[in-house]
Amino acid sequence: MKIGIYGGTFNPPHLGHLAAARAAVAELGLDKLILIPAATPPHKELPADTPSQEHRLAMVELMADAMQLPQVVEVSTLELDRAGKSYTSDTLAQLREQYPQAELWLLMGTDMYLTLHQWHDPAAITKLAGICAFGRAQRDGAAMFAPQSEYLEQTYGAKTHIMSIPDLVEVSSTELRAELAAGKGQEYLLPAVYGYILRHQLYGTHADLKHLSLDDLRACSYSMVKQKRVPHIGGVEEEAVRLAKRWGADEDLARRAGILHDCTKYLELEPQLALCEEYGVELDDLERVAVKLLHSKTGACIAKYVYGQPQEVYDAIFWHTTAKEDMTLLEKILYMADYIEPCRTFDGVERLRELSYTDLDRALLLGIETTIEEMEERKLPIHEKTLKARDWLRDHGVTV
Ligand code: DGI
Ligand code: FE
Ligand code: FE
Repeated sequence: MKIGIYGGTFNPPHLGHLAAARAAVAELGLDKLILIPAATPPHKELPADTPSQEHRLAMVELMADAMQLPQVVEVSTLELDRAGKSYTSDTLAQLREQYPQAELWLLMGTDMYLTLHQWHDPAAITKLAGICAFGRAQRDGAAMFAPQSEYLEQTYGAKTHIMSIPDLVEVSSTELRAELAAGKGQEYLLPAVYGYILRHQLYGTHADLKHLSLDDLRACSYSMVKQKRVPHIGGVEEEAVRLAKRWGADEDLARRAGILHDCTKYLELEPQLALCEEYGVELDDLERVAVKLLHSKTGACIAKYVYGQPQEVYDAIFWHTTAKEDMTLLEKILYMADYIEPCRTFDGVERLRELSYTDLDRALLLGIETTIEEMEERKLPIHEKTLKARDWLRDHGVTV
């Protein structure tokens, strides 16, 4: 088994880190890549605006999730958990114990590579792991590495590998932090990481969450979910706007509802219940146990009370999972957009797509009936609002 080890302060994790991590997996053929956010690194004090360990860890986890290689990429708190200063030699020794048979590769950028002989116990480091160095900038060509590679090989018998990063992104963390404080720099970050920074006002950002631009609102939403859900959320936004155009609803509100509709999708039951309590959402017996039904309610609350969205957006998100009787146009639009957005592929989606643009109420009824059938097949209890939504449409002459 080949394991890559990529440590750093990740302050913050940016596209340069992401490119290096991706390149290492591909070029070394890693079976596992362990990202290790550092506690206080021995070689430098952290700058004053450094977020807490919890925040840096959360951002690294967002980056790991964005790599979409759940079997390969993991984040380790090994250095954060260790009290005091962390030495790479200790970290490697610990990993060697954990993986006695594995081939370990330590990843590092140019600066680190060129000073490796000055680190604590370079002999131990190079004995425990191969060293994979990558240029942080285009100018860091092979010639820069060669003398150091030769030195490390001759002095310690080190195994080294120089990696070129195809989609190289030149980013300096120091400059990036300065840009963030000046309200710039998001082009060097994953949207989810940028959203996380905004939500927690890290690095001197001071976004007013109740008046975010659409880009920033999207980033915040994406920072709250698993990255595999992002295409779906983007699809719902797009589809909701298209439906709003078709049926004369407010496009901007449809877009906002789409962006935020699943923002609490991955909260566990307990935090879901806590949010409902906090915002005074009353729950029935089914909702108290069926966690899947809660994200629409808590998502609505976050949209309104955290991101300052209007009541119409709250209502659309609130009813997007169960639907209800006598829905507003925006509620119907979000419900159907969620059902038919471009990523959806289930049998019958084409019929629903067609109906959504020709007869919205019939589409709605067909969608609700499809959900009821699926719930019955999966032997799940059907929410009473879903049944009421169906009956209301039928009572008003809608047929499928
Ligand atoms: O959040 P999405 O996956 O995009 O879609 P959604 O908000 O419609 O949520 C779908 C989930 O909600 C799915 O796992 C089934 C569940 N669900 C929807 N209606 C009912 C329901 N679960 C129960 N128990 N009863 C319902 O009536
Ligand atoms: Fe949902
Ligand atoms: Fe959804």
